[in-house]
Amino acid sequence: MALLWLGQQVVSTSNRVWFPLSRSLSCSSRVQQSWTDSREQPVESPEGPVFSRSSIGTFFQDKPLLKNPFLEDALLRNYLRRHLPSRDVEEDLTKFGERIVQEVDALGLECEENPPRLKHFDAWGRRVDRILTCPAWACMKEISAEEGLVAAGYERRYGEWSRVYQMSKLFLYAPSAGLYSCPLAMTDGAAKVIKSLGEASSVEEAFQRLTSRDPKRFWTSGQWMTERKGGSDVASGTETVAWPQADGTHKLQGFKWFTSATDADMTLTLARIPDKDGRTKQGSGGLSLFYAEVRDGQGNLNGIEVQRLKDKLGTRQMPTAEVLLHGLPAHRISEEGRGVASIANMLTLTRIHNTVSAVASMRRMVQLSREYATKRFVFGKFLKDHPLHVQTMARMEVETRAAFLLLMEVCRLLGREEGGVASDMELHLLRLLTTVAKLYTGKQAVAVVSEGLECFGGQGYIEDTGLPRMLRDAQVLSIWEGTTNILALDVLRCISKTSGQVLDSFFADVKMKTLGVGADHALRPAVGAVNSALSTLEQFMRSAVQRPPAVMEMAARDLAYTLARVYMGALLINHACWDGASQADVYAALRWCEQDLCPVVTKDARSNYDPKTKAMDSALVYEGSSLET
Ligand code: UCC
Repeated sequence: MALLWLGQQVVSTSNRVWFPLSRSLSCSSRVQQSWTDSREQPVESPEGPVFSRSSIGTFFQDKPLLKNPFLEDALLRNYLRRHLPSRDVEEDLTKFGERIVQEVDALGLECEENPPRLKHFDAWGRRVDRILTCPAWACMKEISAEEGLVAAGYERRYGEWSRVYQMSKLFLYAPSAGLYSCPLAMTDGAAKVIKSLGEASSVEEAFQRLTSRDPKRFWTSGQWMTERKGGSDVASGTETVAWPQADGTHKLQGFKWFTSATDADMTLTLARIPDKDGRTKQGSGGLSLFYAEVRDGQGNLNGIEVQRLKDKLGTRQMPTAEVLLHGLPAHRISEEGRGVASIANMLTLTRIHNTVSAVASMRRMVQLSREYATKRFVFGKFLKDHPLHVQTMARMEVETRAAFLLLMEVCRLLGREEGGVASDMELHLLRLLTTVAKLYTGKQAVAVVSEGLECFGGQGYIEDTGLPRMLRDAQVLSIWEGTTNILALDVLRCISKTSGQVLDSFFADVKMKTLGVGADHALRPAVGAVNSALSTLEQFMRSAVQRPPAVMEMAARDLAYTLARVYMGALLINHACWDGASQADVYAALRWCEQDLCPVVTKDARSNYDPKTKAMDSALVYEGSSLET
């Protein structure tokens, strides 16, 4: 492997960068240097192909090009034109879109190619547990601060639309971010939790850092919830103990099994406080929420050992570690026993960020696929002229549009909640739709990104196109921050906790969003489909009250999918009714509403939730198995 000197950096010809760059270089100049590659130089002489090339042919397929993702996104631009018509916002997003093309995307690739490493010992045998990340990862932190990717949500420059603005920016950033979107999600979540404690909080300084635009002050946060017993049933899986100290602080002893972005500056985590006999209370009521700084003033880990880094399917750009806590100094920031309820604010934010990443990955895949279709020539014409290929891309586009409008609606509701102007109905919708959006878009992202890989044929399966990474990274979106089934159960939780009020708000809002479509409007079939799904769903939910809870548990996933599809249909119709809407908006709404919008009723009619079904499902799954069931 040849090594090239490029400025102050050593780059191998396989583009792996191993030596740190001078801190005085700007992130953009580093990228230009690190990605200069001799293989990009023209190889043909003015007279035609050089001799050595004739034996391998002269055709080389042009690669898909990333163009300014903001300028290329008609729906995002129209959505903002409709709801947040600010010249500042448009200019900022245009400029940021350009920065993504010119700088961020290459940094993201560099993070993928230089995954983090764990150095356990120094040369003299001392345990150091240093997580080594590439320079591009550090650049991502600087860029995140400079661009206000967390700060924008708290500065509230655009009032109740501030979250829409912030998340639009993250939406452009996420597919190029080399997974820096993950620490930002947790950072935003931690800031939200700390803000909810009030100004006088003992950790106010941390809030200032998490929301800073100054790269030197900016901090990121972790969210350490998962232990060896698992990350779903946090209430019974958490064994970490918080030993009270004389000064009112605590020291944490425990083992956290998945800590993402472990290079963060601080973390929020759950632990149990023992009584004077050293006994802890089990279950949810025994958990409290703690704030901890990961390193001391010298940069050494604070009572933490990093056991190992995880070997993951995707998200390889980001360090995820198993960590042993052996006396991590921590401050309790929730009431005792209110840990889960207190971290729920964080979960709301990380689930919204998850939705941002899911929809953004779909949007990016559609943008690359359609660009490639204009330059890939097969069977006598470009891909863009093959109707079947265009139909496939159109279906991806419909999924992306529906998901995008749901994402933006959740961001709009969050902004209204934080601005103190949300009605009760909007608060209910925020609670319900955050969960629904996360679970549904996580699944859509895997399907759309996978479909998108096919748009590049065999090249979609080749690592150094950068495309397979998108599928690997999409797969995590339905797993972390609550798997699909856990979130489906969360839908039931919030319905029951509000005695059905979240559903009343849902029904009322869907009706409102589809009002005003005239009888002869082209959207009529879509409105008819949504109304019909809504009334069958209402009947199902009325009857559900009389059925055993086990029925609703079996129906939970289909119910959540129904809520997602109906609401997305209503949003597409509503957007297509807007004065500035295009024919494509109307067409997207019609296509979306052709599918089964109410799978929970369809499946119920086919006895999917009958008590005897559980035994049959089990017999089907375990047929021929030696396992006891
Ligand atoms: O941490 C992980 C990886 C970090 C990586 C971060 C990536 C960020 C994304 C990036 C995008 C690019 S993975 C760990 C993932 N684990 C989870 O997400 C947890 C999944 N499990 C659940 O959500 C469960 O449903 C639990 C833990 C919430 C269940 O706990 P409990 O204690 O059994 O549930 P309870 O008793 O029903 O709820 C306790 C309280 C209740 O409030 P009170 O006590 O006032 O009645 C609930 O209403 O918590 C409240 N609560 C909620 N409130 C529960 N869930 C919610 C919610 N979603 N929103 C509001």
